[in-house]
Amino acid sequence: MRLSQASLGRLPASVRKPGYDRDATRIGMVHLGIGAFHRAHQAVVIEDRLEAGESAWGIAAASLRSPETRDALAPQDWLYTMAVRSEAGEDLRVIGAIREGHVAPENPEALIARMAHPDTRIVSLTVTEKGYCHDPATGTLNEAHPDILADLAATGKPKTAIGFLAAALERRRAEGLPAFTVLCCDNLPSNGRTVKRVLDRFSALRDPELGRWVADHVLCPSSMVDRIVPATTDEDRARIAGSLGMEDRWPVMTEPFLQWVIEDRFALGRPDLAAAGVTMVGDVTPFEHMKLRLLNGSHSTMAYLGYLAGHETIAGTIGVPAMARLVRRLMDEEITPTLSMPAGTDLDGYKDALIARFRNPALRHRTAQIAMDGSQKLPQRLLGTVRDRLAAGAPIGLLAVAVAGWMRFAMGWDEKCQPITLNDPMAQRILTAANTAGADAARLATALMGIREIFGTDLPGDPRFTGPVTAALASLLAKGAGATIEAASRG
Ligand code: CS2
Repeated sequence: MRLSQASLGRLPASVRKPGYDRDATRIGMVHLGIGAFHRAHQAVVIEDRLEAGESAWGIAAASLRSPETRDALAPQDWLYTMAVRSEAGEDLRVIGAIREGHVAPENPEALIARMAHPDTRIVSLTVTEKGYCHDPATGTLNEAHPDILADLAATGKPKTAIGFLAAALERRRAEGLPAFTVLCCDNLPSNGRTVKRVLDRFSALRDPELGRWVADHVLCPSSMVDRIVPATTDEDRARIAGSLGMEDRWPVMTEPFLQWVIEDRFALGRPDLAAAGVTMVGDVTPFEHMKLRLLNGSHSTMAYLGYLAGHETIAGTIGVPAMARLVRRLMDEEITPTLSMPAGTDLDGYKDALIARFRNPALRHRTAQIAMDGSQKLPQRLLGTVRDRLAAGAPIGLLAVAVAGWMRFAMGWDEKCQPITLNDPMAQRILTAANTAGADAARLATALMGIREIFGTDLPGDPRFTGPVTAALASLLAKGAGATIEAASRG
C-alpha cells in the first residue's frame, strides 16, 4: 500500500493527517524549488493556515531541474510525511498543502501559466544560493552565467528561477494583471533585496519597459528561514514505511524547531502567517545576521573542520568537547559582537538552543551535505562577520580557522589522502587554484583568496585577514584538524 488521498484513512491514529478538505483549496502560492527544506518549512506553515480555513493558499510547487520529487509524490497525490525527530522519538504528520506539481524543464509553459494565473499572489523560492545566478561577493546578477545568457536569448523556455519569474511577470503585465510578491526563502544576505536586484537587472536586460515595470511593481520582502532538514535516506524511508503501515517514497526528516521571520510587504495579500507562528517585521536584517552568522556560520565551520577530523555528522562533530568549545567561543567572542538585536532578544538563550539543536542525535545531518557549495555560502556565513570585525579593529582568530577549514577541504583530498568530492558551482576554479598552489599554506591561501567572487577585492589585501588565515591553514596542513581544533578551542 502507498500513501495517497485514498489511503489516508488507513494510517495509524498516531499520525496526524490533513483535517481540511484538500479538494476545496485553491492555489494562491507558487513555490520554486520543491526540496525537502520547503516541504518541512514553508509548506508546514501553509498547512496550518489551510487547517485554519484559509483555503485560498494551496501551493503549486515546481522543480526547476529533476523529475525525482514529482515521480515520488505525484502518485501519492502530493502527500508526504514530515518526521519531527528528537531524542524523545519521532512524531509523524502527513502534509497536504502541495496541491499541484511541476517539472519545469518538461513543461515550462505550464509553470509560467500557473505563475501568471490571477489566483497566484505569492511566488516563493528555495532554489539554494547558487540558484540566483548572482555573484556571491557583490550580490549582483552574473551576466556571464550561461543559463542567464540562455534565458535572456530565449524567453519561452527559461532554465533559471529568475528567468521564470521574469517570464511570468512579463505575461501578467501583458494581461493587465498585478505583479505577485516574490518571497525568497534561501539563506542569502538580504535575500529579498538580493533577488530584487537580480530580477530588476535581468528584466531590464530583457526589455527596458519590462525592467521599469518590474522595478516599480514587484515587492520582494526579505525573510529569515530556519529549520534543520537533513537529506532523507533509504533507512528513513524504510523506518517511516514501518510506522505508517504503508509506503511513502519521499518523507522529510526534521527537528522540532521552526522559525520564519518575514518583512511584511505583500502586494496582493498573504495568509495570516503570524497566526501560524511566523514573526512579521519591518526589517529582517538583525534576525538574518543572527541566524546566518550564528547558525550557518557555525554549521559551515563544523562541516569543514568536522569532515577533515573524520566526523560524518554534525552531532558527532559537536560531540567532541574541543569542537563544542571552539564553536561556543566563535559565537560569543567573534560573532555576537557584530550583531545588533532588538531590545529584549535573548541571544544567550538562542545560542544555548543552537548548540542543543546541533547535538540532536536523531538528525544525522551530514557534514558533507553542509560542506557543499562553499563558494556560495562563505560570504554571508563567515566573511561578512570578518569584515565587520576588521572594521571594528577586532581580532578574527577563530573565524580564520573556519575559513582555513574550507581552504583545506577545497584541496580535494582529506587527511587520509582520500579524495573529497567538491560539490560546488565553482569547483573547477577552486581545484585549479588549489592544485597549482600545492600544499604550501601561504601559496594556497593566496591562490584561493584570489577568487574575487568569494573574497571580494578587499580581504586578499588585508594582512589582518590573510595573516591569521594562512597561520590556521599552516596548522591544518602540518598538524591536522584534530590538533588545530584543540589548540583553537583553548585560544
Ligand atoms: C545548512 C543549512 O546545508 C547547510 O548549509 O547550514 O541548510 C541549515 O541546516 C539551515 O539553514 C537551518 O535553518
